Amino acid sequence: MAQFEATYQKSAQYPKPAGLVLQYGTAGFRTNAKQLPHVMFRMGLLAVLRSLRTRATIGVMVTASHNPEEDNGVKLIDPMGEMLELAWEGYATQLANAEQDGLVTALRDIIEREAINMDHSASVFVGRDTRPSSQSLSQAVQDGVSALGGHCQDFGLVITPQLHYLVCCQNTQGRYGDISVEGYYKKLSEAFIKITKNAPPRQPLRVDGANGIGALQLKALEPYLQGQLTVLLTNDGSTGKLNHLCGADYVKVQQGAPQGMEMGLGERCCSFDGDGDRIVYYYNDDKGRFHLLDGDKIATLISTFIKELLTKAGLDLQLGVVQTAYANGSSTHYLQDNMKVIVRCVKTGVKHLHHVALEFNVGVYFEANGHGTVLFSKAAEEKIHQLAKDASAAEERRSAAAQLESTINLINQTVGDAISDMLLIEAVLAVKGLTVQQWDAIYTELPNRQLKVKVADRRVINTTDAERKTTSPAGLQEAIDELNRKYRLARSFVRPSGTEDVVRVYAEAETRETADALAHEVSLAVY
Ligand code: NG1
Ligand code: ZN
Repeated sequence: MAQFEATYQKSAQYPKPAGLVLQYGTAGFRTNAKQLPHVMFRMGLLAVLRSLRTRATIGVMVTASHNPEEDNGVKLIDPMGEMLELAWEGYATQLANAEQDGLVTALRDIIEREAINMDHSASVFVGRDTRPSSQSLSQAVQDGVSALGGHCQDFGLVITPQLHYLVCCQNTQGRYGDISVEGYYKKLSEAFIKITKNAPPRQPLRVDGANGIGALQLKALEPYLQGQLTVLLTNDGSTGKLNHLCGADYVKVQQGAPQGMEMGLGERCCSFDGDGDRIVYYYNDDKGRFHLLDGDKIATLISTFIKELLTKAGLDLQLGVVQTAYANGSSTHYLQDNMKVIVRCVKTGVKHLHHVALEFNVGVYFEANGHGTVLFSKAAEEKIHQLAKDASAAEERRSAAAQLESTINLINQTVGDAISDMLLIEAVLAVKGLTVQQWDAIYTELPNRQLKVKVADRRVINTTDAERKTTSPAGLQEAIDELNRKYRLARSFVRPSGTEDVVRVYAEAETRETADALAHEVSLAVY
């Protein structure tokens, strides 16, 4: 077929370094940008095949999120804005690792296995972050799409969740929102204004944009908020380097403020990550002590708000919260025992959380690192819409349903979204009249520590029970159990990272000292 000849010819522009092996992991491909041109071209090819297979538009986002600026990466987005289907991650790996001469064979293999009809037309949306390498890598994706005869639309600089939103809008013929970045601004800002219209004015919010695309997009969105929220932006990318000493990941791991952030006592501050899909909040108390409000605190705030609205509306819808092993023990305890909601623990990686959140009428999911969102089932949305327009229902019930409707519109249900999450948190704080300190006081976090351990081969560590226990190497879990028994309220676990060549250690305990000691001792047990 002519396409294959053209593809083979074009692929010579993006030669694969011989012997290089990469894997499509939890966050797609991610490594030094220099190693990626051929991967990008090939992901353009794969996106065409995925589009033909699903008969829908597929997204390709060029970003390495919170990684250093020198890195880059790529993720594919499925038709409803969800992450790429698991089986196709395998194809992605296969295609990326095929040697030059085996490329067409690898393509034919996928086409055959998936019974893809190459006569239809394919459509791919492409977006990228602000890394210096992103533009040429995005071009490589687009060249891959064109080589196989697909149609490509380049949305340029967007946060990852905006591309998820755009793909979902396109494949639902605009039912999810207008198929444009402006449509995204309008949808979110209108919902935000509706929820907060009767709330008293608030102090401005300080935002650390990680010197990335989130900063640019927030600047563009702010005028749409019509003064209902004032944002003071630092690390907006005009001088600093992407993710360097700033951003959500830095703040979460360091448990300290990012560089450049001037924090007045008690002021609300938040940080985005490099591609705008994660957010954490923080403030300094009156003793100048730093307090972090991470994904667990965010999940608690949002689920409390939604649960109260559901109760006011008299809607019997089941709300569940999905967490990972990294969720602070106090948050799990609070959600289960005080809020009486169902809590599920799953493996690290957003797709696992998303998947389980779909089982509930309303599924709230957050990783402790600040990546998360809320999913409403179709039936739940339907009930909420019905009630909001039911003139015979009591005013209090109807207005709660109207608030829920706006909440649904404010949330990016396709994936975790720093801007959408930020607006939702700001709306909840405004409506409930909560300061950041009051929000923080909902429960007290157990002191915790994360460490990274370099080992010869991290794959020797295997885990079970949503990664909370190891099954190999022999004796490791027994050693960890023993260490956990040494300290009060202690819990710790280890797991191989899916995105870095390290083993991660997590420990929590009653005091800062014991949490640190436990993390250290567990990391020694890993060697
Ligand atoms: P790994 O490297 O597998 O721990 C990290 C984060 C995940 C997730 C992915 C994707 C932690 C402990 N892990 O995964 O939560 O966000 O990156 O970016 O934060
Ligand atoms: Zn990210």
